[in-house]
Amino acid sequence: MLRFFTAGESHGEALVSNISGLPAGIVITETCIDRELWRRQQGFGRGGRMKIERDHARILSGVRHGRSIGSPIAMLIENRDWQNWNESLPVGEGDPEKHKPVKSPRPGHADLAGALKYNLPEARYILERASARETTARVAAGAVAKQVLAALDIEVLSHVIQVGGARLSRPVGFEELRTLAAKNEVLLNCADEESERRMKAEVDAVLRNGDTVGGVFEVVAHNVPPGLGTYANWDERLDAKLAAAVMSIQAVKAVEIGDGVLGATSHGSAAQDEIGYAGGEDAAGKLRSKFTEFTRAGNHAGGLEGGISNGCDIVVRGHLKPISTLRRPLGSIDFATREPVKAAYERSDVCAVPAAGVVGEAMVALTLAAAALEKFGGDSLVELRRNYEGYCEQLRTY
Ligand code: EPS
Repeated sequence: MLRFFTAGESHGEALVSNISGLPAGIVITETCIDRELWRRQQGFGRGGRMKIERDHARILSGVRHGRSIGSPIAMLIENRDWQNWNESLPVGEGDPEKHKPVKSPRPGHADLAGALKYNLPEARYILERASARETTARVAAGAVAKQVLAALDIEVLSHVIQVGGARLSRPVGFEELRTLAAKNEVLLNCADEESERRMKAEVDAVLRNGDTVGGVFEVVAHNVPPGLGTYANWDERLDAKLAAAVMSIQAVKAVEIGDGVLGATSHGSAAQDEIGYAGGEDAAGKLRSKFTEFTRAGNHAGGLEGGISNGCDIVVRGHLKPISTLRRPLGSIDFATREPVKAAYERSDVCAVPAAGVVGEAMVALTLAAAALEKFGGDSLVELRRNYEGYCEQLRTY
């Protein structure tokens, strides 16, 4: 069973990522993990912290001679910023005078609910773990999951389709997502230049006003075979697992699969993807996965029907609220005096949608890798591939 955990706080010494349940023989390098960590750090609208960090995953266990060995993979990502915080957030008792309390909770952040829950007098320890800095460790685990998926020819990529009121103006194909992911300069991770310019203007406007802006990222998983997940029980549905995985990303407040939102206002005749059969013929204008001769007229379903992958690209969207740390803070209450004050301000991002998209890729990759390993099993790459190819043959001869 594929499982992963993260540990670490935003201004602690390091983040830790632990992933287990992988077959032996998967190619895993620090370079390919670091590339994903770099992508997460990019994006127009990121805050000062990203100028400090150069995220690097040091693999401590589970990989030898460049391949997984079947044991848990532990990774350590140091926080460069720790050197500025080791006196105020020591593991030992330290000097209480050096502590930096967060005196007034930010509306929208975990500050108040967390302080009440953990019975703490202020919110420092709350934001330390609730911070999206933790997503670095998720992306490291996701990079490992992507390598498992690569062994099954599955790719997972993302792009930004909305920032504030600026929306992507045209459809974008998977090849364009590959080009985006290969870029060495990331602005808003949008494939269309004109749309990206409008998105950038949204970020510029809020930056000037001391405000923040949210948006929508779209994760696309390509070459997923039909048959992952099942409707048999509610908690085995792949759409439900993907929704939970993406919803768990900091600041995500809504998740959409395919044209889910539009579907709610459409009629049944317009919202489904009609089925055809190519039978060896060229299925021009029809969606056709590499797994079967069945074709679809479109992909409103986002690659999922009945909680099962259907062979079309899986499309999952994460809707991000604007980040809750504002340079022009909203009203709050002082934890100590209970007097009205402005919410605390700490250095933050103005827009984190491109970064969240990379985190979305990681969460989708982890969910799909778990589903694929559940279906195909195998303790080695050879066994996994054999099981996968046997299933592909079954689909071909269906
Ligand atoms: C983040 C690191 C954090 C924040 C941001 C994401 O670093 P710091 O708090 O030192 O600036 O920039 O987290 C938030 C916006 C948040 O509200 O928690 C990162 O590595 O992505």
